[in-house]
Amino acid sequence: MATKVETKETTRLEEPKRYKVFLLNDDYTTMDFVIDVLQEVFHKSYEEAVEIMLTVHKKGKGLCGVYTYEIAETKVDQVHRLARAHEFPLKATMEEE
Ligand code: TYC
Repeated sequence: MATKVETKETTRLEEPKRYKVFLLNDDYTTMDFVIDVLQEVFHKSYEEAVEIMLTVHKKGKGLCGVYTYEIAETKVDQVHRLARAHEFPLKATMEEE
């Protein structure tokens, strides 16, 4: 009878790293535009968007969401494209969690 070899699965897939996306304050971007960006790019409700915008306005930066690398990069890019199209200096950054 053939010997049955049992192998135990020991390798586990690493969880993908996650990245926080922040909006940064500036003196020129309108509050309404930031609220629109938070709703459109980050899928926030109007109330959440107002709260995040006010945090950025008062504290200099505010967390918009946590994503995998490619999604975070895309969100940052979308913010910069929208801002440029409307001639606002609004900036977004990402940081590893
Ligand atoms: N500080 C801006 C103003 O007073 C508003 C603002 C909020 C700008 C958040 C950028 O990420 C930002 N019009």
